[in-house]
Amino acid sequence: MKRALITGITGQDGLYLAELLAAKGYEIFGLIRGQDNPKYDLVRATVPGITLLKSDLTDISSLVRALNRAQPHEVYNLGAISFVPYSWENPVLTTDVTAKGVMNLLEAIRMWAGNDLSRVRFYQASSSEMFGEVREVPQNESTLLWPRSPYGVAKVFGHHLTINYRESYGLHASSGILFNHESPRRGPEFVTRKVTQAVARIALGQQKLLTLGNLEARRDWGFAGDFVQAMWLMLQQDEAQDFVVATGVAHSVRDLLDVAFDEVGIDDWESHVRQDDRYLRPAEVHHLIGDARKARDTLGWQPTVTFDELIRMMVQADLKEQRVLSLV
Ligand code: G4F
Repeated sequence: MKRALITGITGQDGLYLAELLAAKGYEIFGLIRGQDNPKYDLVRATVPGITLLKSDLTDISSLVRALNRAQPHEVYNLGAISFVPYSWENPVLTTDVTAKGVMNLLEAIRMWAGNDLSRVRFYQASSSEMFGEVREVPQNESTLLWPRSPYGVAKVFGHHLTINYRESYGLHASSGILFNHESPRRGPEFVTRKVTQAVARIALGQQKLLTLGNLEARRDWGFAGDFVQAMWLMLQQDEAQDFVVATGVAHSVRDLLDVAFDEVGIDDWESHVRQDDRYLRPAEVHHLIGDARKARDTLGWQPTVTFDELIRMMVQADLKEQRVLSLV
């Protein structure tokens, strides 16, 4: 039986990946932070049989202990401080977790695996935020990185370190440059879920206004359930490499509003939406769109859910959730 260790198990991607690996018969170990993590029960309920180990990306000794316990064949580093605006408020913590955490985990792997690094494969969750002020359109694996936030800078560090450990030590280490990926499990601080949750509440008469930042920003939004497939496929290749994972189609926040409000039968969303400069970022990433040809050709990976289907799925999930919440 293959064993996988996942950091960031409580997040959207951690849950989808754990479900995927469980369906493939893996024994799964998830690293969970803190004394009384409120997501402990959610993870146990979503992935029955998972072993949760107390560990923290900022504490290398806890990582070595977790590796010793799990003896993993595959390590997926999905743990990060991932909300971009937060990274301006807490740049030091973001660097400690999102950048230095990768160093801690890679060094912990070397300490645990000793001379036999071939026993383990490593996946690093890199991000399209690394492209920032984009140097070419669409972005591929060779596009120059120009990050625009402390988060993006931290991800660049983790990305290059992953490549460096592959080149220095021969570790099977792959970096997935994932464009925005969403689902009903997305946190409500991210724009897709913020919109779909508010649209559901507006449709049910529980909320009147939705306040947003930059409506012109464009993103290549895909479905998180599709994207975790690509992570797994990367670790099944003979050769470790880096891959852009994206749908190749970009939409604006306005397009997102069009689809989400349409799903509840509202066409005149302008009267429900306010733009507020409070939500603008010190440096914006205006337009991301990925070229995932390498993932398609090498991994055989393709997205299965369109932007329209994704947003409608999220609105429906939020309607369901809000109806249940209104009964309690
Ligand atoms: O949903 P977002 O907060 O996602 P962002 O910043 O693109 O980052 C996400 O995707 C990255 C992959 O490229 C990940 F690495 C990262 O961890 C995260 O998952 O914002 C998307 C866009 C931005 O341009 C933002 O300015 O939406 C714009 N936006 C407009 N109004 C808003 C809002 N974003 C948020 N969060 N809230 C708003 O009210």
